[in-house]
Amino acid sequence: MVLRNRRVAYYYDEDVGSYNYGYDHCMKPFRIRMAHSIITSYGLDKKMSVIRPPRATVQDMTRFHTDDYITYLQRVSPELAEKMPTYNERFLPPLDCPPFDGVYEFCSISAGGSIAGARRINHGESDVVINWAGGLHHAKKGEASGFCYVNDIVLGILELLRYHQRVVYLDIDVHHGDGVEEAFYTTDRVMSVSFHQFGNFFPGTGDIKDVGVERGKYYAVNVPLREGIDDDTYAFVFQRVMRNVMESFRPGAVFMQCGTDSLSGDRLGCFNLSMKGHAACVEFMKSFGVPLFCVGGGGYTIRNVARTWAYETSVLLGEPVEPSLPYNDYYDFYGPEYLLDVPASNMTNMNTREQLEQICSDIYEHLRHVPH
Ligand code: V1P
Ligand code: CA
Ligand code: ZN
Repeated sequence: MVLRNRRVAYYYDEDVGSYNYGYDHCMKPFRIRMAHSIITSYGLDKKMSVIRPPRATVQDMTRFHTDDYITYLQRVSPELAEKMPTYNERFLPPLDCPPFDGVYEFCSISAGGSIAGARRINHGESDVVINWAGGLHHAKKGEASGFCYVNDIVLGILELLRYHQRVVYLDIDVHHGDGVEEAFYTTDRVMSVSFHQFGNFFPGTGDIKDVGVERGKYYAVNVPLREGIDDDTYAFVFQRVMRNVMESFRPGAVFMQCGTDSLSGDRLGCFNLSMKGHAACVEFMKSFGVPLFCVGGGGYTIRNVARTWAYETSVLLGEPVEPSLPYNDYYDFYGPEYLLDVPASNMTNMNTREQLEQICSDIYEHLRHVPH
């Protein structure tokens, strides 16, 4: 019997794939069910603790969000939103965050996994936790933003802070992790690090000069990148920055947002990472031996999202899997190759070695202010 991987906990609720932002919306919770189907087809579910998360309550969510906003989310429906358009405007940006059927339950599943997973790390029950339904990094205290309504990450990190003096938040989604950065911008207990596409790109924040304020000064790290970054170039900057962050800050836990819109061929993002290049970041963070919580996030070419999160589950388990995809519920999505792979393309990399070296040296300079 294999016991060593029981310390990996995987949070999954089989209802999550049924929530629908709308036919024309690019955020598809169904991709989480697709990833789960690949995971089970490889038998990886037998090698970890699979847990259905308890749903987050209003009380859980209002540890970060305002009462007004959560009360609104609980009540809103497509019909009510149509009757009260101005009420709606206060909390939900149009088009990006529609008041879809079951939006509150969807948030309670996503946030429930991130809170319960953090408690599992706090109690030393797992060294690695996975919640692919989490990672909704844009949600603000009193409003939704960029497909994100409840910030499961902030709630998870608040839980980790009950037991850990210092937590690293790391975000490899192609978008800036603005909601999380903002929540911890004034504290030296959370170092927030986001790698993102920058320059005429949503949400527009995440300049390298944004380093935090007050006690939090130098505890926010932003890595602004241009289109077309490839595996080697990304690894170059990622490993330098993260080695320095881990050595300077010495966190008790790492909370990692693994948005897959940084993959090549994403519908929204314009990076050129392969599945292996994306997963190399997860593997690198695992190598520090610090408790690691991995959540999902963006990812809009859903066959590639599912492949990558399934592969990253195998990486976190340390259980290699065959490159040919086993038969699974959504097998047709993966043709014509039926492979567990997302290749990079031949797109131009707009990031030069000089720019990236400059980014690394600016960040080294900021991190020199962090007491060891
Ligand atoms: O650009 C915007 C808004 C609309 N303008 C007023 C600004 N929104 C983006 C939001 C992207 C959210 C990414 C979320 C995540 O980081 C985490 C889950 O991945 C946007 C875009 C775009 N191309 O940037 N919204 C949409 N596209 C969109 C597309 C189809 C339907 C609805 C929204
Ligand atoms: Ca990011
Ligand atoms: Zn994103």
